[in-house]
Amino acid sequence: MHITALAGGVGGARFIRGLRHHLDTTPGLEDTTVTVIANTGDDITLFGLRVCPDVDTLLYTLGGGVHDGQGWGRADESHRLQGELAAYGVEPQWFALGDLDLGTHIARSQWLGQGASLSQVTARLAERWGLPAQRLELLPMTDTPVETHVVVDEVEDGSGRDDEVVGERAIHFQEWWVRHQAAVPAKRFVVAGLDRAAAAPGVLDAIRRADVVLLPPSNPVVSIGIILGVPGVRDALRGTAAPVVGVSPLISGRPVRGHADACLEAIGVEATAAAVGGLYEDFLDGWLVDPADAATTLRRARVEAHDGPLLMTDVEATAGIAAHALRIASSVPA
Ligand code: FO1
Repeated sequence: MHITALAGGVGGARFIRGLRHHLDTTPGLEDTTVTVIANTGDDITLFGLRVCPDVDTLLYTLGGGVHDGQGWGRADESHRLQGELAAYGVEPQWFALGDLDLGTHIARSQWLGQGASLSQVTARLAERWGLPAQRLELLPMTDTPVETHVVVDEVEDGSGRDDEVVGERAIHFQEWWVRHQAAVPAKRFVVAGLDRAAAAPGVLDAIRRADVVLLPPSNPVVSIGIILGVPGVRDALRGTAAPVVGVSPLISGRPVRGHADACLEAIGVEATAAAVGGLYEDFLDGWLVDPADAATTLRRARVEAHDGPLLMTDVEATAGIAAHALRIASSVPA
C-alpha cells in the first residue's frame, strides 16, 4: 500500500511519526510506503543560509533527532554560534538557530549553491536521517523558492496606545510567528512565488498513485493551505481515486499548539473543526475530529465525519489516531 500525506511543521511531523509507528507494528502493513509532501512556505534565508523549518522538523522528528519538547530544532542543541552573532550585533536574533541545526542549513545552502534542486537536497538530507530505510519519502511541495509573508498594519511610531494606522506592510511569516507570536493581527497572507511555482517532481504523482491520502493535523492556513496553493495539487486531490482523510488540527476550537486560530481569523474562517473541514470539502472524503467537536461538525454532503481522541500525547496515542484515519479511509466507498 502507498500512503501520501501533506504535512507542515510540528503537528504534521508528529502525526507522520505515529503513522509510521502504526504501520511498522501492524502485521501486513510493514511494507507500506509513505510519501510526505512538505510545506516550504515557512522557508527563510538568514545569514546567507536557506532555512526550511517544516522540512527540517519532519527530518528531525522522523529521523530521531528532534528536540521533542519544542517539536522543532535538534535535541542536545547548543547556541554558541548564535552567541557570537549576537556579540557582533548581527540581526535577526529572534530566530533561534542552534549549532547542530546550522549544519543542516549550511549543507543545504552549499548544495543549492552548486545547482542542486530543493528536492535533490532534501533527498540527501533525508538519506542521512535514515528516512528511505523507513520507507519514508520526503518531498518539498515545490522546488521553486516560495515564502509566506504576512500583511500587518503599519502604525505611526507613537506611544503604542493609540497608534495611528498609516498603511500596511508585509513581514516574513517567521517574524510574525516567532518574533510576534502571531499577536499582531494578520490582515492577509501573501505567498511570494507560489503563483509561478511548479509542483516538485513526484508530488502530483504521489497524490494520484496513492492508495490513501492523509491530511495530518497541520495548520490549515499556513501549512496545508499553502501546499494546496501549489498549481495542480488541489486538482490532483479532487481527481485521485484514493480516499482522502483529514484530521482536525483543532480541539474544542483551539489548536493544541501554534497559532492556527489566529491564522483562521485572518482569512475569515471560524476556528472550529467543522469550518476547517469545510476548507477541504471539495476533495475530502473523511474528517476525523475530537469527541469534543463531534456535535458541532456539520455532516457535509460527501464528507463522512468521525470522532476519536486527537491529543497526540505520545507516539502510541498518535499511532492510534493514524490507525483511526486509515480505518475511515478503508470505509470510504470506492
Ligand atoms: N519557533 C519558535 O517559536 N522560535 C524559534 O526561535 C524558532 C526557530 C526555529 C529554527 C529552525 C526551525 O526549523 C524552526 C524554528 N522554529 C522556531 C519553529 C518554526 O518557526 C515553526 O515550526 C514553523 O515554521 C511553523 O510550523
